[in-house]
Amino acid sequence: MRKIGLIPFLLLGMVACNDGGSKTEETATDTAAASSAMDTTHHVADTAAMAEIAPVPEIPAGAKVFFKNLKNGQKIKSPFKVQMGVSGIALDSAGVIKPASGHHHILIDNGDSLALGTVVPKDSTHLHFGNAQKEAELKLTPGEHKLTLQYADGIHRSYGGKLASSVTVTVQ
Ligand SMILES: [Cu+2]
Repeated sequence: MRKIGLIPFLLLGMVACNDGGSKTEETATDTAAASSAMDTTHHVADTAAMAEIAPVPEIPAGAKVFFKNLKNGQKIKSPFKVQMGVSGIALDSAGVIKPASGHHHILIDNGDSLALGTVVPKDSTHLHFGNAQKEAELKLTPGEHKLTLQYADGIHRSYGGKLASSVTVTVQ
């Protein structure tokens, strides 16, 4: 009796363990901080503000304003016409600051002048002639009144006492 012993071959299958070591190294960073499209828009507001505080233009030497048809102490009837004179500096409309120019104002019973740089108020006793007018008609109550011609720049800032002139009139 032969016993055939079967020796099973254990085929050790070489399980190739490809321990797939391909480590996907994702350096997730390369979002290159390249040229950012951020426009550094500098606001121009600063320079605009600078322009707003530009000084009152210089007064040309010899410039003056005067009432053409009114004399100090004159007696008049209301209403009456006032002729406003200026020489040595341009007469222009209000709106923008221009060198060596301005427009007339009449101050009624408000002193001899407005301090240089003061914005002329706009009311019944501070009259503006921002369209470069040379004449005006005034209506005043009877009695004595001081009328002051005051020149100011394009944005109504007074040229001060150097470009002002006053007369006192008596309205009958
Ligand atoms: Cu004015």
